[in-house]
Amino acid sequence: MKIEFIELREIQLRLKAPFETSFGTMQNRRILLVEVIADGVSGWGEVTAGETPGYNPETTDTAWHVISDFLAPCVVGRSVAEAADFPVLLTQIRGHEMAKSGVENALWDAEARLKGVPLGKLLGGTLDEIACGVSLGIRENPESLVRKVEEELGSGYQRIKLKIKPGKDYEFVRAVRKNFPDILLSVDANSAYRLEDADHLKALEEFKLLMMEQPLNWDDIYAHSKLQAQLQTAICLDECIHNTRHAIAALELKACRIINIKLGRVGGHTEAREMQQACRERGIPVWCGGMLESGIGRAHNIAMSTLPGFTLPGDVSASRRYWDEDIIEPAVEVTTRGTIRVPKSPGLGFAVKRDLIERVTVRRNRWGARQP
Ligand code: OSB
Ligand code: MG
Repeated sequence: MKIEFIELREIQLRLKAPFETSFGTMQNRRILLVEVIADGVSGWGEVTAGETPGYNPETTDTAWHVISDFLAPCVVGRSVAEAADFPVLLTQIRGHEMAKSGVENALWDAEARLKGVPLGKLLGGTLDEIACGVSLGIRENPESLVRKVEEELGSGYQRIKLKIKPGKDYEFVRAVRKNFPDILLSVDANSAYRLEDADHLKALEEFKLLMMEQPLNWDDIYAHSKLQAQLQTAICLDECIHNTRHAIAALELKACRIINIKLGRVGGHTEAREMQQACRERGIPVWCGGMLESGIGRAHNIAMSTLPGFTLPGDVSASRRYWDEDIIEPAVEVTTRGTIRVPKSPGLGFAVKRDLIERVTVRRNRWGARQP
């Protein structure tokens, strides 16, 4: 496959409602999309960086810089046998996983379209339908959170994840658990606690959580190993894990018993698949995390979630939870069983709404030539 053309663009989309986490509130999204043309076929990827470096060090603007000044010039005009060989082209660029992922995943979409197969199948996925959960932002009070949980359960979602931070944790989780004694319930702290808070976190164990996601520092696997030794509840790592070596280190240190895999955070489908495989060999469940993606990122998440290691419901949910109008069609829908049916058409399996994307584009860069 020859990488003939790359187009990077920034689009601006507004979430239907603000999403509050321990590191801040997101509503006006500045999303980078990448279109790659390889052997005359187009593929799309999304950069999942946030507007601020609150979740990880990357931002929309650092990704713009890294793709524009290093990544695209390095790969345009080059050839790879398959998308899985793409990371080898980028060994000179350290970190910046989200920037890399946007470009690599576009190439995976193009390869799947070239071969006429759904992306999930090309990755080695086996599921026709994936299990879905929701991630709920921090709310004003426990009552409004309980009402939101009820609404999401009514839509069929199989697992509820609550964002927590100091002062917005115990009472909120208690209220939800009291109203819904049997649901799969987890919490995500986005690094809001310290090892000294272990006793405080232990108090949450009475709520029989499926997992506690990233309670401690974003870069501290060791501290999580100290905490996991004191908890019955499984720790799930998110922010700490950027590649398969990190995942193996965390598992050998017993820093977690579950891993959240996000395509952006780990640098794309190739690394995500390898991490999934390493976890599977060790009997560790993984699930697909979300970054409030547009439909393009969401479609990539659906494809990845078909791999056999993804045995827990992901934060992959319906387009309508996020956007008045998504940039793909059909919109992603969730069945009353809390699943998404995996599309069967080639590539991402959704049509990209080019007209809408043009209307919301605020800047673009191009490399190479679009073949006629
Ligand atoms: O930690 O999983 C996270 C959103 C932005 C940044 C980090 C996280 C999240 C979510 C939202 O939990 C998941 C989604 O619905 O896309
Ligand atoms: Mg998380």
